[in-house]
Amino acid sequence: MVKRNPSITNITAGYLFPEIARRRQEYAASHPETATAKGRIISLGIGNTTEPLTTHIGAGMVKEALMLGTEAGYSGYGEDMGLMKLREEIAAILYQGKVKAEEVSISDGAKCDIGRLQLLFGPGVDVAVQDPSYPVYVDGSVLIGAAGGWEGSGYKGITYLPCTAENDYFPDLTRLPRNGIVYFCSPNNPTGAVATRKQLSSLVEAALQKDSIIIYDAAYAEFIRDPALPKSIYEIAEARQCAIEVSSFSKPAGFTGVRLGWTVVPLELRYHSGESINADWNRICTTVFNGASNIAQAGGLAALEQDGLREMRSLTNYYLGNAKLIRAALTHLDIDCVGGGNSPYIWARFPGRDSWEVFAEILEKCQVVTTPGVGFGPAGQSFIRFSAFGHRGDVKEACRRLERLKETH
Ligand code: PGU
Repeated sequence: MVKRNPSITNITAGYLFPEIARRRQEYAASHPETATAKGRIISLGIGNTTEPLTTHIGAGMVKEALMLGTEAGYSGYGEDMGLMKLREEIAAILYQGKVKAEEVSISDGAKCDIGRLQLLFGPGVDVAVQDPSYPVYVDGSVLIGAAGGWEGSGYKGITYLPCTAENDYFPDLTRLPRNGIVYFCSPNNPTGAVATRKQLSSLVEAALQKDSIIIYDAAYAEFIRDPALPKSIYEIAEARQCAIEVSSFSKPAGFTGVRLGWTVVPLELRYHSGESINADWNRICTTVFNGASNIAQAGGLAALEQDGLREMRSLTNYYLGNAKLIRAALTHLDIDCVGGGNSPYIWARFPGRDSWEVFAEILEKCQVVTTPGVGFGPAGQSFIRFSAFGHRGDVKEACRRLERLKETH
């Protein structure tokens, strides 16, 4: 028989979020009261949007769908790297011209692009990640063979860069790999920490010194409210020589199910050997991806019109309002927490406890699903991530139920 890809063998556990869903189901199956309105489980676990599509953005997609039903408006496969009009609008509106339309490619979401980007560098590449961070950076790297298996609390080929309260959630840059890849997510999932301009400048400088490439994940950029904080790595001019940026309409426009994102690969970005990374990115995308849905892209265009931008602002404000409530509830319980001000996640500390154990306790006592911090890396042990994606009523009810933690905490 065919041999299993050894890189798959290296992945030790299932992906974080299906594992959480499995534990939720297991709990629900043995607790019939969860089927009642009063006992129902509320999810503050996976960061999945809950509010309906907004009027203008939704109408943009409806219009496109109807057009597809006409001879004049029908379109099949689209332009290779996405609708040029959308690439232009992203470059002009979201990057104020700091990147060129040809450098923006349209995708079916940031996660999918992260997976495809990993093909650029292949097995054997040294990888560094913020610890904690979105698990796809590590798991995806292991899948392409970039990490040589599990060792102690992490994979051999991955450098975990702790980002904790002690270092202001910003890593020790002297540990960046040479000729490697550094994943950097800001606002960070799960801590909610946003790198300052000064911190990003030092990251870019360190990457240039080490001839490494930063894969910058800006999926939560639209949640930044502090005007002093950078929304893109390209706010640091030199980043054009060392950084790729992935981003998404998932969270700001409620497109987690619609699926639309983008990636910026600057034209001047080169491998050690001098070849263009942008050219290879085009080669990969045209080979293993056939473009984002035309209906989703119409939604993206609508999102970048004045009405759409206003709608995204109010949608992100809504989730930030939830974050404020969750943070207040945790603070009231004397639970140490950060995040939520410029991001939809709150990172709460339960000293000396095991993350999965706290996850189970919150599920059992409050019927609230959360995400165990250790799922984001070894430095996440003893932490819980609370997601602010939820209906306001559910979030309020979850906050009330969290009071039940008082007895033991
Ligand atoms: N990047 C970051 C940092 C994310 O947190 C997420 C979603 C994505 C990318 C995915 O974006 P798409 O454009 O929708 O592909 N993180 C969520 C959902 C879980 C998951 O597996 O993607 C979370 O709860 O962390």
